[in-house]
Amino acid sequence: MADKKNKEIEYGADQIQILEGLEAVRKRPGMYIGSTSARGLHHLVYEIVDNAVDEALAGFCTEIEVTINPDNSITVIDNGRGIPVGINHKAGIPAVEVVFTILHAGGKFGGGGYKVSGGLHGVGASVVNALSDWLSVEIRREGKLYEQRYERGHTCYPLKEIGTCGEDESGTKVTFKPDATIFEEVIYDYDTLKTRLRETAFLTKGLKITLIDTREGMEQEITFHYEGGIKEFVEYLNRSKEALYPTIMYFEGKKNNVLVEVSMQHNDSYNESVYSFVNNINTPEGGTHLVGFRNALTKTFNDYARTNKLLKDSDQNLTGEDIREGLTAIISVKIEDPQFEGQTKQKLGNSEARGAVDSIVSEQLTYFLEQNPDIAHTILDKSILAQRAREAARKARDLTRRKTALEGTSLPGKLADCSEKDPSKCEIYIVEGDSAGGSAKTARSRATQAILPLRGKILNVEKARLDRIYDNAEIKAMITAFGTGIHEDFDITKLRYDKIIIMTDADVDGAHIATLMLTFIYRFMPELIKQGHVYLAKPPLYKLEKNRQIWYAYSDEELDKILSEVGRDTNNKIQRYKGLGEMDPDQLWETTMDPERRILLRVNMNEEEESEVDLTFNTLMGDKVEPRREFIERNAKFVKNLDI
Ligand code: 0R9
Repeated sequence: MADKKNKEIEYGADQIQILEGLEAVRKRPGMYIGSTSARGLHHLVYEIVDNAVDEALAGFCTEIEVTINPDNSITVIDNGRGIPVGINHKAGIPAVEVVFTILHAGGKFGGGGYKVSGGLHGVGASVVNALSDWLSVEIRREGKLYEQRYERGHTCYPLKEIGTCGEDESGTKVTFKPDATIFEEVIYDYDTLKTRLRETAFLTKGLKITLIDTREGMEQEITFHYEGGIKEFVEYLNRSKEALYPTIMYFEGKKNNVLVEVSMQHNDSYNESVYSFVNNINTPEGGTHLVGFRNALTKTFNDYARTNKLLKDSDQNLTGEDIREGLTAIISVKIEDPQFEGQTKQKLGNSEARGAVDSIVSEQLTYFLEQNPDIAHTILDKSILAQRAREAARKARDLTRRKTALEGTSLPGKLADCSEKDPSKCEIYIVEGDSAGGSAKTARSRATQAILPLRGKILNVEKARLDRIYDNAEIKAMITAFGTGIHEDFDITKLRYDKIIIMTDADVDGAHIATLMLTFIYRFMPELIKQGHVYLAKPPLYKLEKNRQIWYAYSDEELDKILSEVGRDTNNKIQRYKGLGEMDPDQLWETTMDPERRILLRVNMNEEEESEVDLTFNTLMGDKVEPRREFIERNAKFVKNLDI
């Protein structure tokens, strides 16, 4: 176990157990960091950064710097107190070595306080060490500079004092190189780290976080520093939307030993964008803190509306959903011993968080509404409209349900369904236009492939309320065909097809239609995307014919490759496809629908980045032109093969 480099350290039973602990991490990394894909790889950075953030939350660190080095190793530097270097008596080694070599040591040895570590994979520095080819730590503390290095979790030599530093200088620097034999690929994505670090900076008011990419040709850096904290987070999330009022509400307080911070502002959209965090960890499944927030909101607004006669006695109460229409909010709680529940351990279970958030928000929101009657009225006007639209939508939905009951399975007329009844074997192609729809109906494999042609552009759901959405024929056709229902009625077990495949022309219009469909699915049935049921078909861009032989190319690069293989000469007949309609059914089958030969792109969504996804859809499909133009300018360089 202890290799030659470790011979200077005397290993007792405890240390042997330590190394066995880290071996377990290497044997089953997925158990500790979720996966060994890009997600797990990036998780290593968050683990180390989170330790530095803990030091900031304790009030000792103001700056964190994260560098992607040319070899895809990562350096994280903080200006905190420096990890303690004294011997830990229980383990018989310096505290810093305990942090990096004992599984789950961080919390136990770090003392009390609110720890970022402890969330979904809040596994600590030792797991990063175990999964790294090598890791080195440098500590500046009390005028001295210390260093230690580990390889695949094994200590290379005892902690060394390698120099001095200024008396007023202190901090920790960790550099690690993820083990290429463990991870699928060791290449860091700047944008993924950027999104997460921006979020961390919003959640830790005043903390300055810099990300630097030093890889050749990719050199860039960005600094996040928000004195306004989550208030600025809401401002950022609403930047591509039209705010209903200028103020961003901010409530904070401490109760039952739970530190609560909430910020919120309504916009004129119809979507709710509420994100909750516990000790800076995103809780996409919510939990007690979110329940407390929702209770407080519903109760306080209804009380205000009744007291101020905005609702008649005979009126029904506004529902939470009515009040949260167009709401962007951040709920951030800090709690000493968070309990995470649910299948994915992303849901807060502590009951004291419910009461704390409920009472702090109720009290401060009541006061805010009394002080700001104009804002109160603006929000309630919108909520009352939402209530009416919801009522109209319910009637439309009941009507559809009644029809279904009378007429049996009333699948949309345009749907050419498949004969197979087992959904896991079925797929549905949503096809742009009647003519391509016709070809697809002829081309398909009738047993397992259903075709739903849609005429023209579907409604932009980003700009429509539920009642209009229920009124739209194309959207109704999709809802009925999928079988799952939408919103609170959504039930994935009723999904009639394992794969929902969006097939549009490879041009600007096609891309727009695909985006409209994705917006609809994302807003009303996000689980379909989260669970990997949604795909984009990729039709070929070119057909090359030479001496009666045919090749299809799906990109310019592929066409180039084929041409260099078959020779570039005058016998080549190259056709650039403008749309699906130009292919006959046989060609459509061969190139885009045959499960053996087609290319499908699965649409996926990282739940950890949900607020970014929300923002992207709103930027692309919402009202504001300027953020959309900026988005397009920023991303134009990534666009390929659009026939503009
Ligand atoms: C660059 C990444 N930074 C870190 O990993 C980091 C951990 C850490 C830390 C403390 C201070 N800065 C840190 N940076 C610290 C110091 C003291 C008490 N608690 C924490 C102190 O000076 O008294 N530590 C995190 C865990 C531990 N230190 C230890 F105490 F368990 F060793």
